[in-house]
Amino acid sequence: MFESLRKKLKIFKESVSTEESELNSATIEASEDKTTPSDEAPEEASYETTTQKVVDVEAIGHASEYGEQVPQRIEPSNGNVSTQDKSIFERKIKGKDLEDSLWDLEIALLESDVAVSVTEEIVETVKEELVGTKRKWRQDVGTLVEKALRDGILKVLDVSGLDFDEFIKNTPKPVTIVFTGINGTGKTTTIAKLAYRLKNQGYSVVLAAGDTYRAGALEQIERHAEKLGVKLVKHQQGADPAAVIYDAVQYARAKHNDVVLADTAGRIHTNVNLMNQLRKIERVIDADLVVFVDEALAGNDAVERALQFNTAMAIDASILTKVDADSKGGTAISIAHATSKPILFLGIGQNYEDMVKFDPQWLMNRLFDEADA
Ligand SMILES: Nc1nc2c(ncn2[C@@H]2O[C@H](COP(=O)(O)OP(=O)(O)O)[C@@H](O)[C@H]2O)c(=O)[nH]1
Ligand SMILES: [Mg+2]
Repeated sequence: MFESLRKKLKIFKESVSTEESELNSATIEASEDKTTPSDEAPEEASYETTTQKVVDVEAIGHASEYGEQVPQRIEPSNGNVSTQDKSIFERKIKGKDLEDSLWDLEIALLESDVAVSVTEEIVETVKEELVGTKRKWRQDVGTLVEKALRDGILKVLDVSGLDFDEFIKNTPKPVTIVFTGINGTGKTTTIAKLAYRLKNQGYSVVLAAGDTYRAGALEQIERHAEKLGVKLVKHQQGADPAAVIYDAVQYARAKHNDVVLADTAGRIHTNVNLMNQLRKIERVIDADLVVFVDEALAGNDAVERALQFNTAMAIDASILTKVDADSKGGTAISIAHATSKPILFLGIGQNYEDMVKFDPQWLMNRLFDEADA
């Protein structure tokens, strides 16, 4: 899960660190060549070197007051300043030093299924944060770069959060949730996983067999309902899905059930009739939540589809499935950013318990924590 993106981010971190440390040792060499200390910076325009000739007690006191680092210098007895004295190097990270690494980062993100516009935004944030940063001699560049990357990714993931459990708890019952998306992405499986989760939390769940289109869809959801021991409201194949979902909501109301999970037929977003069917569901059913389901493997196609579906029936959140089979990891970042809606869960397998709650911090840990490799 996310291995490829994780590796690529690591490579970026290391490449900036290497470049920076090479530049830094060049600075040190340049300074060691000098025979007399000077207040002036070395020849190279890209370095800012602070060389203090003499540090008197007053200066130390003054600098310390402001928390600045004070060079430790011992004045030789003859009054000359020793050439071996250490200077403090404060190097500003320059845009041109990062050019190659940022370009590699851009390619790495694109290769990891992060959409073009999202990639550009991340790279821009990383650049803004790093360029101009004053880095002290020997300060770990990797830490600075990782922070910039985390900030860049978190910024694009910064969509209004929605805690699913809190939402279910606080919404008047029955809570009605409609699932949309194209064929085979895992809608029905996700509904079953959610029913399992909600049931374990003590809620009563009703499933609505809203996929009246695909042969075999009814049997599939019936099997899940039986296995899970939850009520299924169904009509004949070919029936109006809006009517099926409406009935399920009426049933849940009458029986004081907590949650209605409504399946719909997987549809290609270019199929006008099926998309109109979604518009009808939106008119007839006052859903509390519309969840777009797609698979992580779809990469940028998923982003495009999410936007198309959103025009037929406004999406409140997304769920990404088959994350267990996707090593790239960029779809989650792109889809959240493109729709400006949160990702609720990630599907990580075919069993009922194979679903994890998504939160940006969780993703960050996946991408950056060494222990998780
Ligand atoms: N590996 C994996 N397979 C999944 C996941 N979610 C669903 N699937 C599989 O994807 C296939 C299609 O799922 P289904 O729920 O029928 O898709 P639907 O057409 O959108 O309703 C099934 O074989 C599921 O077992 C997941 O998170 N990981
Ligand atoms: Mg289905």
